[in-house]
Amino acid sequence: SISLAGKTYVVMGVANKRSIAWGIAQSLDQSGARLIFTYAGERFEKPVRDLVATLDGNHELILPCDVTSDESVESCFASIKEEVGSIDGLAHCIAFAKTEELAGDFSDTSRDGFLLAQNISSYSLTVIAKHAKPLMTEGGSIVALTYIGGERVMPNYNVMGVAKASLEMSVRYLAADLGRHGIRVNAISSGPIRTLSAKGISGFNSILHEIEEKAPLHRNTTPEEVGDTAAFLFSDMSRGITGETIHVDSGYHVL
Ligand code: 0WD
Repeated sequence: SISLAGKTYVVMGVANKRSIAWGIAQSLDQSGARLIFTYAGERFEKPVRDLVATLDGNHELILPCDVTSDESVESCFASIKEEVGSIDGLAHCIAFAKTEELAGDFSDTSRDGFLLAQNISSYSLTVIAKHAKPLMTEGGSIVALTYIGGERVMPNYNVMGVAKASLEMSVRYLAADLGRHGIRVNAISSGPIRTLSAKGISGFNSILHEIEEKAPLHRNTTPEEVGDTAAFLFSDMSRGITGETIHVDSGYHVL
C-alpha cells in the first residue's frame, strides 16, 4: 500500500463498521497515517471509539462535529488545531436525506427536505473546507464521496441526486479556490454499497443486482476499494489531480 507515514488526516462520517468512511480509515491506517475521527452526534461516540480501538495505529483524537452547526464545525477544527497543529487532508463521508424523499416522485420533494439534503450533504463540504484550510499549512487533499445519481437520474435517489450534483460542483469551485494554497479537492463516485445510509434508498437490492449483471467488472464495489482510492488521492502520487471525480464503481458509469 501507499505510505502516508507522518501524515495526519481527518475522517468524517464513520457511523459503523459498514460505513465507507470506515473503509477509508482502514486503508489510511494501513498506510501508517495518523487519523482524527469526527462523529455526528453523541449516539455515535461509543461505537466510533470502539471501532477506532481495533485499528493498528493509535488514533486518540475523536471529536463531535455536527455539520449543520457552524459553531460545531468551528469548535471541532479549533480542537484539532490545538491538539495537532496542522493536517494533511480530510475525508468528507457525510450525507443525509429524509427517507420519504428517497422514494416516489421527485416532484413531491418538500422544501424542507430539499434544503436539509443540500445542507448536510453538500454545503457541509464548503464550511468544512473553510475551517480546514488554515490547518493545511503544507498544502493538503480533501476527498468527498458522491454517487452517479448526481450525474444521471437513478431510481429513487431523487433529492440526494440533486444534492450530489451540487456537491460535485462544489468540489470544482473549491479546487479552483484552494489550489493556490496547495490544497487539492476531489470526489470519489462510489458504486452502491450496503451501509446504514443505503438502507434508506428504496429498491437498493435491485441496484446492487444490476451492477453485478451489467457493470464491466461484474461485481459490486467494496469500501476497501474506495479506501485505497482515497489513500491514492491523499498521497503525492495524485499530486497533479484536482477538481476531479473518480468513479470507483466497477466501471458502471461507462454504460
Ligand atoms: O451506496 C452507498 N452507500 C454510497 C454512499 C454510494 C456512493 C456514495 N455514498 C456516499 C454517501 O452519500 C455519503 O456521502 O458516501 C458517504 C458515506 O455514506 P455511507 O458510508 O453510505 O453511510 P453511513 O455509514 O450511514 O454514514 C453516513 C454518515 C452518518 O451516519 P448517520 O447514521 O448519522 O446518517 O453521515 C454522517 C453520519 O455519521 N452524518 C453527519 N455528520 C455530521 N453532521 C450528519 C451531520 N449533521 N448527518 C449525517
